[in-house]
Amino acid sequence: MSVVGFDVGFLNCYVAVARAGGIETVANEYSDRCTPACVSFGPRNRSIGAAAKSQVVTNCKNTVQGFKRFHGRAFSDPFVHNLKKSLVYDIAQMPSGTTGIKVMYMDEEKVFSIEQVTAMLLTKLKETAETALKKPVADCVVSVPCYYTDAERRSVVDAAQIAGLNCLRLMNETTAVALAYGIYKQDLPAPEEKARNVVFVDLGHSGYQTSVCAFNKGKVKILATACDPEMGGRDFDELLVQHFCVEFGKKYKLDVKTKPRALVRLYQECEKLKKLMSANSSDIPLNIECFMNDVDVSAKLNRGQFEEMCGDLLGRVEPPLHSLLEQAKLKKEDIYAVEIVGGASRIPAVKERISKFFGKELNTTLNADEAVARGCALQCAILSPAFKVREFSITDVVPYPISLKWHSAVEEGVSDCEVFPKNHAAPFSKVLTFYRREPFSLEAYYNSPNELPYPDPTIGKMVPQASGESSKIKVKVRVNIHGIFSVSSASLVEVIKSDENEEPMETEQAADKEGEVPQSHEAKTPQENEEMEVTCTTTPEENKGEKKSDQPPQAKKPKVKTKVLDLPIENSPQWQLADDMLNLFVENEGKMIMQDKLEKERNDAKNNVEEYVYDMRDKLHGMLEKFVSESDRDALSLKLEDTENWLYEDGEDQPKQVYIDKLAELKNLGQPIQERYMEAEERPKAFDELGKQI
Ligand code: ATP
Ligand code: K
Ligand code: MG
Repeated sequence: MSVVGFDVGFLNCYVAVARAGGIETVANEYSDRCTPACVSFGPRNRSIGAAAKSQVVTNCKNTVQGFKRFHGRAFSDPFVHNLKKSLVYDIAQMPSGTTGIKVMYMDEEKVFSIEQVTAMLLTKLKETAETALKKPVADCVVSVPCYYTDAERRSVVDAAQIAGLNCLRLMNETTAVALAYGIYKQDLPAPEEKARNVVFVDLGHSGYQTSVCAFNKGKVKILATACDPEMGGRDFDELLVQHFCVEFGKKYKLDVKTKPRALVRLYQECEKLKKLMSANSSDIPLNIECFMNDVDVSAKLNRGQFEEMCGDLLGRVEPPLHSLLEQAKLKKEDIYAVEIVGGASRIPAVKERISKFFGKELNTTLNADEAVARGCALQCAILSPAFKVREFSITDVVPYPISLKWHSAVEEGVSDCEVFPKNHAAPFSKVLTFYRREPFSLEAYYNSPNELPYPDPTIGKMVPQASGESSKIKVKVRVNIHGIFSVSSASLVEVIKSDENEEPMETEQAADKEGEVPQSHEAKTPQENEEMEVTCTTTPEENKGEKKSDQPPQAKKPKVKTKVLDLPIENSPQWQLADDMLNLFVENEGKMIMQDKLEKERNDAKNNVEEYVYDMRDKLHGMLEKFVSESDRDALSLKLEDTENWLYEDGEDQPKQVYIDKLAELKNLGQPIQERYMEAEERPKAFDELGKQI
């Protein structure tokens, strides 16, 4: 049982774990708590994280970054098409129609699905957690942007599975931040008091997310979210890059865009420049040596000029904030605090805009980089039976309204109904009743395509397998803990014996698996008549708030016996990996992990030889000099020199065993000398010990 939270960012990833001392963000093998979202493919292995990032320039065609937003996207999606232009690596269509990444790996051209690539990154993050916890990791919580659609979420769940993780929850990034904020607060209003409303703003590298949350002691309810999925730190970088491309074109007659390597370097330098401008308002130089065509370039910029360039972008800070208040029906005065996180929230002009909008100072009590990962680890701790954490309940929201569509049994045509309006509480289940004699298809879709970051609002088709007699079929639809929509069960309700002629009305008794308490709150959609009843089940907190008078009078239970038969459902969600594909990817990830491990061992064996050569050469002319005859020393020296040359020639690329044998051969000669030295060292010490004892 592990308690781990992963913030899988567009640019930066963080890992937080729960240990006896509390929640802790842990460092990777480079002692860095930030792991770049980067995977690099080579002729013998993959490099992931920091090791991959260092190859962005040297191995640019096979080093992939910025892939977070390909999840759940068709290759034919105009969004993907647009991005393609700015990528240094190639993308390709997967057989299923989704987006894949084309690289050279092990000297072969390979196309990896986006789920596989994210799984590779997760493999690395998992290893970081395992090293910190000194045990295998499976249970975890993984972050996703709160604007992620069903398709994107399913794709990330698949990625976690490929990496051998058991993802207990896909957590909205802003919600993770809200949890990290609220769980330690001792002064939250009591449950019956007016809630404390806090706004959270996360400006990352690719996206801008905001939420407004209502806190009471022991709980948080997300009231609304508003986002601009196309605004983040990278858009500021982009403006800088475009600016310098023009400047270098004029000044040095360089067409930067024709050289991917130069372009990648320019992006790196512009990001650095942008960060420096956050701390300093005077002129800041940008110098790149041997930029392209052997030309060194230099330029400078200051914050004022930068802000002028970013006018349009900065204008996009306010609209989501406005939308938040409108959706939650709150005024600026109702907001207790505004907490900002995400790397790009450090840009002074961004902070100014947010602060001006709310008319208050911003709070930075949370760690801007680590809050998401910490919130995820906290959520994992809450979900883990093995860990004791303060009670804290989280009610999230459905980001886009979801409707169901089906063919009417009575009339020709299609009926539809919005089952989850925008900002409906989540996770949540509803039971719908249909009268059917044949399998029927339910199609779920997002009913307000304008709000979606997608051209295709389809969520998926589900076919409850009704058969035979006209019967009452109860279908349970739910938005689950990951924010994923599905038909979770369908059952046939057969009336066996009834004293009355009337169709009995039943109260829902099926308790939801997630522990939601069923509630007899019947909501009939007028146009559907008997076609559909909706029975809602709500979370316990919501029950308390519900006015009793809203509930229909409890009908006396008619004396009937009913038999409930579970019906199989054919779920065919959009873009989810088929089982056989998923299994294949799991297997392949295992093979690649093994290959990386073998390659690492081979490299380590090679390094051991190299290290021994350098170490012995120094010592033979130093501390070991007195313990070796001149002829033995010359022989060994010669051997060391030969080995060094060999390492750069024939020995550069050998199997692991060859290096192990080589080292053994050298040690055969070196060991006796070292032993003589040790003996001589130990002897006087032994006398000392003896002296002390006497
Ligand atoms: P996303 O949330 O979109 O998935 P992410 O989580 O990887 O992306 P963050 O790590 O929150 O993104 O932020 C990275 C961005 O923040 C980069 O664009 C980086 O340049 C920017 N950034 C970091 N520090 C500063 C700073 N001091 N000034 C300006 N920008 C900064
Ligand atoms: K991050
Ligand atoms: Mg982020």
